[in-house]
Amino acid sequence: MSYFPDIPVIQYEGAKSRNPLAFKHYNPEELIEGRPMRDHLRFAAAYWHVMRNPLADPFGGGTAQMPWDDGTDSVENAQKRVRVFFEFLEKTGIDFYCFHDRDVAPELATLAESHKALDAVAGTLKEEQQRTGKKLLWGTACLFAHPRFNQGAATSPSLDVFAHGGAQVKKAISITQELGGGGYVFWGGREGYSTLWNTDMKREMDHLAAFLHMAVEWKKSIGFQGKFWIEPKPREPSTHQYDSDAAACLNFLQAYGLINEFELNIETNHATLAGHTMRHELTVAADAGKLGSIDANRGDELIGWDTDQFPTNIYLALEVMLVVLKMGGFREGGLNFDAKRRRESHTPADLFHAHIGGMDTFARGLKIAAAIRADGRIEEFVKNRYSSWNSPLGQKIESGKATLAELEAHALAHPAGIPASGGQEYLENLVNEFI
Ligand code: XLS
Ligand code: NI
Ligand code: NI
Repeated sequence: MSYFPDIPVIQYEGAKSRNPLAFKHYNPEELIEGRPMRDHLRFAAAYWHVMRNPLADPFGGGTAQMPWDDGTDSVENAQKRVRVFFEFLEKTGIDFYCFHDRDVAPELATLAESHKALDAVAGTLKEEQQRTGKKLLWGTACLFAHPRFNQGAATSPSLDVFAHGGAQVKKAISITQELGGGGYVFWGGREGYSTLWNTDMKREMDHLAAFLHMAVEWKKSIGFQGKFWIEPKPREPSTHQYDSDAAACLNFLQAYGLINEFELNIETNHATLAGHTMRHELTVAADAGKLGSIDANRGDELIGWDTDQFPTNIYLALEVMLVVLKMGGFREGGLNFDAKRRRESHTPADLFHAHIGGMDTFARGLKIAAAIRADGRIEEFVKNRYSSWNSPLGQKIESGKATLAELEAHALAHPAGIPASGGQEYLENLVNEFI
């Protein structure tokens, strides 16, 4: 039985193809820098967007056609969705997926019943993974949708809510382990505040750290081998979110003794909401040795919220892949399409167009990034730009052994001239040679 009877298994047909249901650039086995594309890109589909997003916006209800879904909270309906989803993964050739506990299984009247429903659906997920060879990239718990979480979970003023969040995380980590997930993501949906008039910020941050310490303890006690990833986002739905950007997260982890237990999951649209470029956020994470995984989407330059659009910008994709290649590729992480169709694109076929586009965009980004690296001119330019630091004094400064008196002696003997051109336009032109 097929839920997408009109959609074939998507094949690579090459750049000249005009078939909208084919890859023009994503050729999974093609070697780039000696490694198959699929292993570089490690694409994942987001269960919440593919299966559960009705495509509502602030002014109107959902439009998405989901003929397979009976709209009930039954476990059977949830299990049916799993089968639909895996057919989708098979047809798109996406190797991984990500989920929240409450996307895959219903939230029922009590926590115990919800746990039970999650176990039942996890059984179906496992069966489908075994049948298809698809893998779980990461799991997470939804600690932001239910009204009880309206003032956060780990930073809620209510102890009962905090405890409920902890119970969900405990269960979700265990399910992620059972399904062989490479990682577990903490996105603090409402871990922040709406107004400081009612907020004890210090206490809330302390609680968040205590929550994460308990999660680490649980992870260790069950022997979960996957990674823990924090996903920064500055706001929305909160006015201010504590995990506001990569630097803030790293500082928080450092301050609370958690730095060795966590890496980051960086999302494009969150980077731009934080007033940074995606490349900036990725570079901050990668330079700290903490770039675990990526939520590959994009925002809209004209709309100021997390529009979670599918990535179609080749320039952006090549910047992302340059950082990923430079760090030696993903280990447990990958490129998760945390993206949804526009409300106007409501047919099941649109799901395929959206993902095919995202995959082809990143395939091109990967090929271009590899070509830029092979060419080497940009790298060479950057290296030369810092060449004065290769001097004995430069080395002394970089190893932390120089003094201001030495700088003064140097400055007196070598009056500082104007540095060489930064060459921005020259370099931007070089990049465009490869596109
Ligand atoms: C929302 C986040 C969310 C996380 C998972 O903006 O991107 O989808 O990725 O909780
Ligand atoms: Ni997001
Ligand atoms: Ni995300």
